[in-house]
Amino acid sequence: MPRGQFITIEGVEGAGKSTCMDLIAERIRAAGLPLVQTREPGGTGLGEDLRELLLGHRHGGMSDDTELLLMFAARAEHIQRVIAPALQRGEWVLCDRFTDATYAYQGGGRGIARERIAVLEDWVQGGLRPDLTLLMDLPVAQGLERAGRRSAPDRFEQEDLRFFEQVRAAYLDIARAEPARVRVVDAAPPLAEVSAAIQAIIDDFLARHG
Ligand code: T5A
Repeated sequence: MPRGQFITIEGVEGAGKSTCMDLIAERIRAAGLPLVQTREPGGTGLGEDLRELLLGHRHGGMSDDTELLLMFAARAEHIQRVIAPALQRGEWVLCDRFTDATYAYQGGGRGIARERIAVLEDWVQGGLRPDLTLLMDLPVAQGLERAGRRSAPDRFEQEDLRFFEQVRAAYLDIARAEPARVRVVDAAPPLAEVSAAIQAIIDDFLARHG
């Protein structure tokens, strides 16, 4: 049984990741492929509890290192209990955010050195990396405005514009460094246009791996 494919979707707040997850999932299932749809932080019972701690306001003064370690604690659980078993069964996995978010938010946003994150990445993931990542990119102010219309700000959404500019820049650096894995989608246009761009990327990927 060949290993399934691992697809992640990334971007700043309000880029439209959650909205586009269903479209991608539909496309993959329509090709007759079994799919696990999940998210980070989260994806397991423990992971969802950690998500509450990370996104909620109970621990506003959480240290940057604690935030980083909790992200990877949730990820360890997620990989061992959900992602790796599904891939081994030959199923595809579609995940709303993964380790690129750690490089972007804890690295770019908080300023934690890349090398320190890489140590945890190797430890927790071994050789596991996404096969395809869609990076939904748009001006930060536009994304925050969309996210603000949808719900009250979580602990990350309270950060200032400069923080999110650094997050966006870190994401774009990853895309430049790994063009074969990371496909950048312009998320600024209306949804129909964004959906068409995503559909084209997924159809191309399915043609090569489905
Ligand atoms: N985090 C996560 C880290 O710091 N490190 C890590 O390692 C990980 C894994 C997770 C938070 O945790 C941080 C990053 C995050 O701050 P989250 O809920 O996964 O939180 O991420 P958010 O970015 O907060 O998710 P959002 O739900 O806010 O954004 P989405 O999913 O990108 O946007 P979506 O789809 O909900 O859309 C937002 C609104 O915009 C509209 C939608 O209808 C919706 O109302 N919309 C559009 N409107 C017009 N045109 C379009 N093209 C539109 N697309 C969407």
